[in-house]
Amino acid sequence: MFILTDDDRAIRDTARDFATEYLAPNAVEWDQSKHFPVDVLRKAAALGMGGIYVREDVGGSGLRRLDSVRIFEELAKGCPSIAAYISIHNMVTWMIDKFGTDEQRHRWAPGLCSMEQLGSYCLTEPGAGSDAAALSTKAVRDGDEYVLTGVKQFISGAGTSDVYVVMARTGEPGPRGISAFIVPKDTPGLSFGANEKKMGWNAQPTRQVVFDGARVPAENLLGQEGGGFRIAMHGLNGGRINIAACSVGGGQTALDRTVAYLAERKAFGDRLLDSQALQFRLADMRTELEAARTLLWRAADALDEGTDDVVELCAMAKRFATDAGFEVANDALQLHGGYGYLAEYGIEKIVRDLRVHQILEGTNEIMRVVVARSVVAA
Ligand code: FAD
Ligand code: 2MC
Repeated sequence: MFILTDDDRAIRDTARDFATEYLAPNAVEWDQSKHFPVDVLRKAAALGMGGIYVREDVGGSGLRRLDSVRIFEELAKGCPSIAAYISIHNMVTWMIDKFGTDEQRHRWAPGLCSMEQLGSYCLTEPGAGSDAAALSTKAVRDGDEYVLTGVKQFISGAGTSDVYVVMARTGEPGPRGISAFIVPKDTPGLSFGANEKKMGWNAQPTRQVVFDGARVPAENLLGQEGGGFRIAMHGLNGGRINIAACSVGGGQTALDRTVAYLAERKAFGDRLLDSQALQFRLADMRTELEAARTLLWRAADALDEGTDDVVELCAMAKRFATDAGFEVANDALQLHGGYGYLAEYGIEKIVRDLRVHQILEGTNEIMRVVVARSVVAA
């Protein structure tokens, strides 16, 4: 797992080359102009990154989670915000491939894999974030349709995405009363809030998704009635390690740029890179990222193998790697002095982008809740 084969390297290098050519040169500009580069997303999909661990018969790449975390690290070296959106899109596409009927798979997955259609994941609500099983968006069966009413909060890609996987209540309170639905953008009764003004992740939109008696055919139910929370959580196991990989990628770029900067910058008659105090900082930054990467690969391997400890391993990796990536990026800003604070150096943008990885896809407190449950139960 830790020694890359030629095939592993080829997959990783494809993502690296793509990020170098299409993401890195534009990342600061997209952040400032709040541009969501859908054309560039489709170029990534043409290289197989729209359905990385989706089966090949519906247009997916059929790769492993281990490949996926390496791909997302590379993409995030170019732009964490775009890499993270692609990660969410992959989560949605995989949920349909994994839990959909053959008919649903063939209807929705090919367009998602090519990113001709973009996907969004709708779990969070204004009154239910960490406590996701308390969600209140309703889906009521009416003949051969379901009628959805409620509001989803903070939905990445919303307004641009074509396909929304929505968790809504069809039954009892709690996780077992929740079902998942595939809702196309053109559904009457579906609308979107304003694009939120955010600290980071500016190269992708975040909006409310509002359902006001939105009707979808009953055939758009994903999985069984009452099985939606489980589907949502299974999606998030992979989502969490992919977001964590985006933190490692962002942190690694920040570190690499810091080494280059300290080699150029002189103070007190020497290069700053010659200061042992600063070298020790760099050594710690490198160590934190390598530890995060190692845990991520371990969690990805567990997901590939379906081991019993996969939920807590994904949570541990998400918590550890998103904290490590943010701390490294923040240290990199410090070591750039005042220039780190300027937009044109691209470091403050990485700090802003990585900050939210400690909050979304399950806050790092919730990751501790998940890990703690496994510790106490052991
Ligand atoms: P709350 O749940 O209200 O938590 C507030 C604080 O209390 C947090 O620090 C939390 O960790 C802490 N807390 C809560 N419960 C506990 C506990 N039991 N023990 C200890 N601490 C606790 N959601 C989607 O469904 N789809 C998306 O595409 C999406 N994209 C997002 C994009 C952005 C930019 C942002 C900011 C959020 C996005 N989210 C999305 C929502 C995100 O997942 C939630 O913000 C997150 O899960 C936390 O929920 P909350 O904001 O309601 O915070
Ligand atoms: N993988 C698989 N199954 C899981 C799971 C996981 N990670 N987590 C829970 N489940 C199952 C669990 O086994 C149980 O199954 P069963 O009914 O068969 O016993 C069921 O789901 C209910 O689980 P719990 O009893 O643990 O439910 P609880 O209400 O206590 O909450 C908690 C669990 C806190 C872990 C969950 O609510 C959670 O993960 N909250 C965080 C929400 C979150 O991550 N939101 C992210 C939104 S997406 C986003 O931010 C994006 C940017 C896309």
